[in-house]
Amino acid sequence: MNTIYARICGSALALALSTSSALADATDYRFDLVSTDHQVGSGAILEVRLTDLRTGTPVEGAVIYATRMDMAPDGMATMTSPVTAMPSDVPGTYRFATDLTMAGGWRFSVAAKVQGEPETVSAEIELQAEP
Ligand SMILES: [Cu+2]
Repeated sequence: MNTIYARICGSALALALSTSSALADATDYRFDLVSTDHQVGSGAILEVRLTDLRTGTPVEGAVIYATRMDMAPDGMATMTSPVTAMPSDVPGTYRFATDLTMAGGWRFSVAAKVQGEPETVSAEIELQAEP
């Protein structure tokens, strides 16, 4: 099981609260971290699942266009690491490779375009790099 550190970006929630529309919006989607083993080192794999909360189904074919890894959870927001999208065999699951160059708390910022959803879906996911 994924215990953890995943949380949804507060700004996305605030944006949704400011709208009164009953239409689908970005809060109908959630990113969850599904990879659990994050060791310090190069080539670490992050795996996230994108779910449509209205149906509980995985969202395929989202275009991930912004990703950032930094150590903001440990007070090092300027310490970043490149993120590379990787192929995934599992529908609704998106994989990325990054270099966890230091043990401690990392933040993975991700934004996506979902088919039929005008709003950007974004999340900030925290994880621990184990020594
Ligand atoms: Cu650091």
